[in-house]
Amino acid sequence: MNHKVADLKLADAGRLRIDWAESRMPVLMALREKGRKDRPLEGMRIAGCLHVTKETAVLVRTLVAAGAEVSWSGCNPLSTNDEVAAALAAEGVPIFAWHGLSTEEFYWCIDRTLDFKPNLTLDDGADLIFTVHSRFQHLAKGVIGGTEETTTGVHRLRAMAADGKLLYPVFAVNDSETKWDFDNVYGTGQSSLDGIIRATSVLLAGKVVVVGGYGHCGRGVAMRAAGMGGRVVVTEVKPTAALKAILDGHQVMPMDEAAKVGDIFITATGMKDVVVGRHFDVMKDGAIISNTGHYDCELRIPDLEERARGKREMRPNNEEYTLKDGRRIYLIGKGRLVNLAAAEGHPSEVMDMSFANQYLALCRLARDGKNLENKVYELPAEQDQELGRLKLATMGSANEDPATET
Ligand code: RBV
Repeated sequence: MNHKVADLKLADAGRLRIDWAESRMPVLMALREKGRKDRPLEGMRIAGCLHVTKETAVLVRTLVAAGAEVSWSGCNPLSTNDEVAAALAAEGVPIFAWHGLSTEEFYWCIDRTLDFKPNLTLDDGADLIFTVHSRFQHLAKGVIGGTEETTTGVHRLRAMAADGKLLYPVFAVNDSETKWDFDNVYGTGQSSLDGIIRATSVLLAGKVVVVGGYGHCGRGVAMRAAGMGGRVVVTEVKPTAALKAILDGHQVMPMDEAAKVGDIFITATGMKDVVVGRHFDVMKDGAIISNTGHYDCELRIPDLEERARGKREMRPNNEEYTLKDGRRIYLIGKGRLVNLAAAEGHPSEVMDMSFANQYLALCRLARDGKNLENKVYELPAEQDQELGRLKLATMGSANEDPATET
């Protein structure tokens, strides 16, 4: 068996979703057409561990067109789109992913993607690379290099590199300007609210929206929530980030205060225990809580469970907890990243640039990864400008004014 998905009969529906995403991802599609001729990934065996979405499928098809063999797993138990997974399996991609798998199954899926002894790895959150470094160290010798999609993963890898524990070079795709200044801001901003709205259908206008953390993701969420008429409160421990939030027009206060006034909470810190028991104790009846950070540790859900006298699923991805004093708190997407658990992740247009960076990083590793050290590398700044130019051109707004050229 070279795949395990929820239901192969969903493949036709998945294909439609992927075709739709392709129509919104012109930069990656242009790279695919070039790659089909030049075959820069010939001989590469790429193990990927990244949300199985329609956009990821466009990336997978692009890697295959460029000559790579791939093997895939999801990087979060609730982010796999079963229709897309079925479509990829039907296209012959070894894929091990289904929505709602257990932690044990999650690692089983990652392990399967290592069966073909990859020579490149692609991560979102670093779980695959950690698996190689812990339980499959013997495979590391054969790996030319890896890529990492997200902030949390890059933090984990930089810590590993600092300890001298990294066994092959990794490109921090996240740190490219055409990734984190777009995906993290506009992608997270729109898709997180999309998840909350799909799960609740609430009116944002007039609501107090508490955004935990004012990094790129928090900034995007705050900006879009304000745009929908929400009254944004930011919680932030880093002084300069708190200052930015204030200058962007938001209120800033500690979570201990924000907990009392918030209607909707969205954490985006990358830290654990941002909303905990003492916050649940003072929240308003009807408060909606969610997280958009990579891991589900930002809301301490066991504290909520402990305080609840009852729980029911109101609608998909929306669980009502009734506390002992009668107040109700609504948990969205089990505290897992709300944009992927309760919606479809970032819109295709923004993933177009993120995944163009992924593709180019893998091509770079295939070409000269052997000459790199076991460090975390950034992609060259020229690549950002080139991708920016390409993206502008596909949007019909090529920056052609000679006065703006240097
Ligand atoms: N992300 N992928 C999607 N639609 O495929 N949406 C979000 C998608 C990625 C995003 O790049 C972010 O860095 C990461 O998910 C967090 O796990």
